[in-house]
Amino acid sequence: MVEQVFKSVDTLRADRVPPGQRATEEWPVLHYGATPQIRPEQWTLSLTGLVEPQLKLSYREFLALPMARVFSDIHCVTTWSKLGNTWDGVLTSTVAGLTRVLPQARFVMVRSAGDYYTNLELDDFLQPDVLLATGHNGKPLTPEHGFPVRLVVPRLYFWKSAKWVTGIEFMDRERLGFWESLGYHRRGDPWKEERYQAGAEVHIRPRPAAGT
Ligand SMILES: Nc1nc2c(c(=O)[nH]1)N[C@H]1C(S)=C(S)[C@@H](COP(=O)(O)O)O[C@H]1N2
Ligand SMILES: [Mo]
Repeated sequence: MVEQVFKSVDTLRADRVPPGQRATEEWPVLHYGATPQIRPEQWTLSLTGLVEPQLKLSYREFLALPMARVFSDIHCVTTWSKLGNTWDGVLTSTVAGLTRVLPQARFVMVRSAGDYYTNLELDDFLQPDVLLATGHNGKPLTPEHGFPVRLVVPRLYFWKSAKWVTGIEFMDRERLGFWESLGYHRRGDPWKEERYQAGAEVHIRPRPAAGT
């Protein structure tokens, strides 16, 4: 049962398409590597690092948490945007509220099955429209879109919305995630076009072979 419904603030803008983006009706599937096939009865969500106590939730425990619904837009850094998505899941603030986040914690690393990980400021992670989603537009997530649980961070580029999430690590210093280490922006605000770290573009282009 959905107990809370939120509209992400960016859906209230007169023009909802950020600079350099164009709206599409499709929902492209985009990720690095193969789609992990996760059996829910084996899935767990770990809260580690600067939390007391550290926790590991089973799928059953996760689904027993209060559910929320969030209405939001998607902005992929590759320039497609998909407006008007309804997500069902558990708010990150609900999950964080199961433990005590220590005052030194200022960043998180979100980890996925299949070695993907992405960094967020704790404040961005805990915004009221951020959730660990199990459903999209009234249907359960499909494996390629992140089943059983994906993060959705409506206000940042979609690479921050990690699919197949298995863990959240709370940290006092910022460490960079998978794409962020390869030159994507550390934060990724689509309204400021924070696509790539200044001067880092060279790392994400194919490089000439040594000696040429
Ligand atoms: N685990 C994982 N999550 C991921 C990625 C990935 O490679 N692995 N790619 C990100 C990127 S770049 C995008 S644009 C979105 C795409 O999500 P979708 O396939 O549901 O559209 O997932 C994000 N989350
Ligand atoms: Mo992306």
